[in-house]
Amino acid sequence: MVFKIIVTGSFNSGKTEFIKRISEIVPITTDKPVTEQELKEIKTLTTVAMDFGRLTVDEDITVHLYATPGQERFDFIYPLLLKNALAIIILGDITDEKSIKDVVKYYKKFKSLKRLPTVVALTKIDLKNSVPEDRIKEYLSELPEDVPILKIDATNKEHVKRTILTALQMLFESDEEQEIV
Ligand SMILES: Nc1nc2c(ncn2[C@@H]2O[C@H](COP(=O)(O)OP(=O)(O)OP(=O)(O)O)[C@@H](O)[C@H]2O)c(=O)[nH]1
Ligand SMILES: [Mg+2]
Repeated sequence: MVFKIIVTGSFNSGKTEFIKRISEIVPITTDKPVTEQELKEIKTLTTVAMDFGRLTVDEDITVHLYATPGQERFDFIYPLLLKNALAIIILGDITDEKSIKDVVKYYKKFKSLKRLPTVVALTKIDLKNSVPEDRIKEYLSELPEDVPILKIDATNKEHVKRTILTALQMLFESDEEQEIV
């Protein structure tokens, strides 16, 4: 069975990196030069449509990963990407307060479009300038308790895989609950 999972999160949170790192096919990316001056100072390329990658977990499970663009002017693509999606992974850059706050914004936005099992992963834990833990807790306090919050290095394949397996696990658990009901 193919599981479609969406990877979202703010500009520069590591979505493209996440997919590049895990995909067993050459990932399809749509990165183009950043046009806004203030964002250009952060990095030169940005995703304008989506990234796509594929991961075979075992003989029964294949994951198709789609990452959203990080800039708000591309929001129109979300409903298209969500079609047939089964879970959401929201990334936040642990070194960037706004990116962490945006995790809640993305959570609400996607919940309003479609209710899906959601996992949060804070990226860049390998860097030194993490936002202090108490502030992270405060910024993410609006998330429901059943949303796992992982801390990962998105350039590390094992970390990326662990995040995807957590999303699959949530998905299987939510299916079981529905069967009981
Ligand atoms: N050290 C480190 N670098 C990371 C990590 N995640 C992402 N990066 C780097 O951070 C930069 C931004 O990552 P991208 O994957 O382009 O971010 P994005 O979320 O796709 O950005 P947009 O598509 O513009 O929204 C790149 O240079 C990545 O290599 C991480 O966990 N650790
Ligand atoms: Mg990108």
